[in-house]
Parts: sequence; structure tokens; C-alpha cells
Amino acid sequence: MGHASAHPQRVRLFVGLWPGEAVRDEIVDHARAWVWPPQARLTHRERLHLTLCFLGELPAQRIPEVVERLPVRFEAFELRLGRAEVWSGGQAVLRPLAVPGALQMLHDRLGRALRWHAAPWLPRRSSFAPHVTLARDVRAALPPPHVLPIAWPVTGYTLIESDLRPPARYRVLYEYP
Ligand code: 2AM
Repeated sequence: MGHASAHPQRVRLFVGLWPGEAVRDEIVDHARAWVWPPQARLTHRERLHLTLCFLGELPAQRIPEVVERLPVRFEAFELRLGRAEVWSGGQAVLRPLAVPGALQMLHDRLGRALRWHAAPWLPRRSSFAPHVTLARDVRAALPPPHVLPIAWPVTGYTLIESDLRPPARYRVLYEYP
């Protein structure tokens, strides 16, 4: 594809939590317990994540600026994923039972750090509904009646590039700490 063109390359970025292998396995097991309609598009195992801060599209040469702003105070915490929901946009999500203070603070700190230089368009106040998207194009999906909470020890966060060119994939650009 004519990617190396006169136009500066743009990248779609977000900061998120990237589960380890064991947590991925548990989320996949959980997703198997849903009843999915035929048109449901399930998130591939290796793409499962939780977004902290969506930066949108920016020129690739600004990645170092974003990385420079990325280190914020971080305390490890544990998430307990246990709320399975279908959102009106046709999105099936798995959410933490509670939003730990450390998660909310991390979201707020990243917002402040990135808004200033890297992404001035970030909303000053955004409602934060942390979730892992399990599937899209879900009109009628049935979550399992009982969800055994998945313990997810969070030890850091990542800067991820969402490359939409087929085959769409995520690339971890930077891990912190
Ligand atoms: P979603 O899973 O709820 O769709 C890459 O697309 C990640 O960024 C996904 O986690 C997606 O959330 C999130 N995302 C995409 N567009 C967004 C937007 N406009 N605002 C907030 N998050 C967004």
C-alpha cells in the first residue's frame, strides 16, 4: 500500500492496560460462557486490553513527545473483572467490580500529563468507564448468569498503536514502568 507517501505518517494511539497471558486465558474462558449471536465479532485473544486514555490519530514523529510525557506516578493495584454487560452501541464488555482509587488516579494523571503537550484535545473531564471489550456487533448477547471475578494484578501500563490497516493489529510501543 502507498504508505510511504508525501503525507506524514499518522498513528492511532492509546494508553492502556495490557493483560498478562494468564489473565488473557481467563478472559477468553469467560467469553466462552456467553451466548453470542452469529454476527458477533469477538476480540482476538492477543488484542484484549483496557483503555486508560485514548489519544486518537497524530503524526508518527510525535511519538517521542508522548513517550516523554508518559511516566506518571504509578502504584500497582489489582482489578477484579466481574461485571459482564452489553452496551447500547452493540459492545459486550467485561468491567471491574469496582474502580480502585489507584486506577482512577492513574487515569487522571495520564490525562493531565498527556493533555498538556501531547494531546490538548483530551477532554478535561471525561467519565471513565474502564472495560475490556469482549465483542462488537452484538445486538442480543447473553452474559453468563454468574461471573467468577477474574483477578488481574496490574503492574504497569503501555502505549499502544492501533494499526487499522489490514490485518488490523495492536503494537506495544512503550511499557511503563
Ligand atoms: P472500545 O474498546 O470501548 O471500543 C482502541 O480502539 C481502543 O481505544 C479501544 O479500547 C477503544 O475502546 C478505545 N477507543 C476508540 N475510540 C475511542 C474514543 N473516541 N474515545 C475513547 N476510547 C476510544
